Amino acid sequence: MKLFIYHTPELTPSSEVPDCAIAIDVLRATTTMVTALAAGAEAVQVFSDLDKLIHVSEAWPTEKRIRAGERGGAKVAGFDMGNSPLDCTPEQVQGRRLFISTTNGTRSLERVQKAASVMAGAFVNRRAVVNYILSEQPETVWIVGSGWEGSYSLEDTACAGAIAQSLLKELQLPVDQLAGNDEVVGAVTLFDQWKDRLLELMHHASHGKRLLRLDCDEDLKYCVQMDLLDVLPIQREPGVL
Ligand code: 3SL
Repeated sequence: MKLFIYHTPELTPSSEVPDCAIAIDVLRATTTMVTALAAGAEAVQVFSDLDKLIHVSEAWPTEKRIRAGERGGAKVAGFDMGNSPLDCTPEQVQGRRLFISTTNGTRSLERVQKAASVMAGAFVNRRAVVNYILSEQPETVWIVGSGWEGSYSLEDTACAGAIAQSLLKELQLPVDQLAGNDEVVGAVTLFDQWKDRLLELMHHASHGKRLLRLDCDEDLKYCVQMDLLDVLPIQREPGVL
C-alpha cells in the first residue's frame, strides 16, 4: 500500500485515479456529513454548485430532504441549514437526504469521485476510515484535504496525519514504507506535535479563526473529537454517500 496526502484538491494529479480516496474537511463539511449519517440521514448528496443542488433536490419529496448551503462560513439564504454539524440532530435529518454544498469540502469530494472507493473523513470518524483501509488493503490511497479556496489548511493536514499515524501503527511500518509523497511525513509530524492540543491548533488555523468570528466556538470543540462516531460515509454513486 502507498499513501499520498494532498493538501488541496487542486494538488491531486489530474491524470491519475487512486484505488481509494478520502476527502477531508474537518472544519466543517466532512464532519457534518459523518454526523448527519450518524443521526440517521438516508444519504448525503454533495454539490459544488448551489443552483444544481436546488434543481436536483426539487425532485425529492419535501419531507424527505434537507438542504444545507454554506458560503464563507455562513448559511446560504433560503436553505434549511448551514454547515454546522451541531444542526444534524435526529429531529432534523433522520430519514432525510442531506443535499449539501459548501465552499471547499464538496469540491474535494467531487475531485476524487472517480476513485474505486471514495469516502469522507474527519477526526470524528478517524477510526472508521482506518479500519476500512486496513480491511480493504487498497494499493494506492489518497487523502485529500479541502483547504480554503486553493490554500493549505492546518486542520485538514492534521487530520490526514492522524489517519496516517494510525495506519503506521496498525501496519507496524516505518513511515518511508507507507509514504508515497513527502506530505505524509509532514502531516504525521504535524499531528504528532499537536495531537493533545487539537482545539488549540484549530484556534491557530485561519479557518478556525474565521469560524470563531462567526461565533462557532462549539463547532470547533465538536470537530476535534477523535473517533467519536463509528460511521463511514462511502460513495454509493457519484456524489452520493
Ligand atoms: O469550506 C467548506 O467546505 C466548509 O466546510 C466551510 S465552513 O466550515 O462551513 O465555513
